[in-house]
Amino acid sequence: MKRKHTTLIAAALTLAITSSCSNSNSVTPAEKLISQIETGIQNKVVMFGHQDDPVYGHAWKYEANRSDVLETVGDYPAVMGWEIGGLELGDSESLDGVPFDLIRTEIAKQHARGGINTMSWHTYNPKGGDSWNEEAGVVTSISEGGENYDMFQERLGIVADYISTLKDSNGELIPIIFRPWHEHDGNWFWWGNKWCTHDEYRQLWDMTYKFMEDHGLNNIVWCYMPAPGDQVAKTPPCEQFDMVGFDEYQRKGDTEKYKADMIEKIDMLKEYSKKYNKPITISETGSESLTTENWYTKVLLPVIKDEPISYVLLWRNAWDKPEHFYCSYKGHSSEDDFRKFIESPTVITAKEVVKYTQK
Ligand code: BMA
Repeated sequence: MKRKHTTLIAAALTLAITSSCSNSNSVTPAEKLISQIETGIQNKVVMFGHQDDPVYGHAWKYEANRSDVLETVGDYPAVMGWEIGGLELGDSESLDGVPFDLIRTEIAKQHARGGINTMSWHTYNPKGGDSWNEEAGVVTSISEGGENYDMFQERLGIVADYISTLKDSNGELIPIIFRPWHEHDGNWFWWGNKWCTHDEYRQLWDMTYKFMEDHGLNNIVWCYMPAPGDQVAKTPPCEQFDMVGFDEYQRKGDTEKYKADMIEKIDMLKEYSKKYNKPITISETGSESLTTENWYTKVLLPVIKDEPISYVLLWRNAWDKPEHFYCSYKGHSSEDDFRKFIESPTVITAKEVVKYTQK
């Protein structure tokens, strides 16, 4: 399915919101973005995304206007991912050391260049430690009546306040694809499968969703990560999520397993997409250190190119951990292959987003 140079955006943004469970008549920033993704992107192209792209990269940090992607392919990613873990504690920097003021500035810059922003939240454990400090009972402790309820309401308040400051130059709220409580099908976070019941998970989502709604935030596009089997019971009500996504990484050189898992998860998402009428994303992926030759064009591209995926986001290039990178950078042996991937008719970067999302 070649999409890039075919008919450009027949259906521009319409006032009708296509989500099957929306009953609102006015268009919010979130609804506008969902509509743009549904009518302009999905089934036409896949937006390329990268975590923390313009704030640091392989072996550099906080150098204005730098980006490993820009330096390799000549444009910024269509989607930029931001991590807000630590915000809820009142910290000034994310757990990956990025100042929240800088993230706010970069979100506005990305929006101004026509790109899209998404946020992950590796939420600190309210009982102590970080999000990987997994243990039972934390989810119930922050729900109504729990001993950490008040504390967590305050933490949600800090996050809500921050999201309410994400504005463009006209003072309008910038839409954010928010994907809290991610990877819940595993057990490595305190909200993971082993640590709360399906009902408790749904209540956690419900509380978070309603909190942001009650704070009048109409710029959040909620991205839920479905899981197969009995975990289907965790799915929030249709009106509480707008997109479905999954995270999947290649472990070591195991390309065959990665491809098989990707295909299986994409198929699962397509089922969800059909049932709930929600666009699809691969919200995190990559192969750490890029040790497989031509990984982009031989492994990732074949899996995504004929699928209705709105964006695929590669995880971060840590500035302080030389082996912790997922995206090519100038001088890395995968550079040419990455360029070919980006130049493929399927994949778009920041400059091209507007062409697909507006008339
Ligand atoms: C993980 C790693 C960590 C990072 C965390 C949150 O996958 O990249 O180094 O702190 O994500 O961004």
